[in-house]
Amino acid sequence: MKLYISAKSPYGRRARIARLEAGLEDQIEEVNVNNRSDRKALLLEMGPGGMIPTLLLNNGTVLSESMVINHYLDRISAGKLYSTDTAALEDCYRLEAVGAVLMDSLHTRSIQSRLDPDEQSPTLLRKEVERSGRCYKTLESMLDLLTGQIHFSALTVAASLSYADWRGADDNWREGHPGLDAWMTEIEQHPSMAATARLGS
Ligand SMILES: N[C@@H](CCC(=O)N[C@@H](CS)C(=O)NCC(=O)O)C(=O)O
Repeated sequence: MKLYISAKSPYGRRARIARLEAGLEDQIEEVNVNNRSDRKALLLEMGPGGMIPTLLLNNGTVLSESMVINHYLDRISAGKLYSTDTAALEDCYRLEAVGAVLMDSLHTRSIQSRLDPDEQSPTLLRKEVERSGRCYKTLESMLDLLTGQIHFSALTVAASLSYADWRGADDNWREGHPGLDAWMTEIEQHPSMAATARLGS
């Protein structure tokens, strides 16, 4: 299988973490499309979204959307990513959803801020800054679900917070959220986080 990713995509990182946590490094080759001139055509050939991450299965089937890919990797690894206990799963999903909302919010802001000023929407930006702020606050209140045993949903939250350190640096989220800050500082050392932190261009 091939997992198409790029160096800086937070969605790609989520799938890369899933690949490692599922123990599928030997079965899934990472393909970094960063500097490929045919990047757009290559991704569009595989699906209408043309986005990172995209997973090409050995039988030619193409899966897109990080959440879909993660659930597929969970299935083929016989459940290495998600708990089979319903109550625990609900907690993980609750947590992961906030992490996903945060990632989307930061990504929208990042896209907006790179547009020409006359194409940017201050209303949209303000709305997303507020949404990101609510996510930090909610995650701080969910610390009991983040601490203790490391699970994949917690790692997806960490991927979003790492993205916030970069693309949402002005938020200074670590300042108002000491518990989350301490948790993040620790989880950044976790092998799948450390291994996906940097990727050459
Ligand atoms: N909802 C998608 C979002 C993926 C996404 O937006 N990927 C970006 C890279 S960070 C991308 O490929 N953008 C290319 C484009 O928009 O054409 C997911 O979770 O996989």
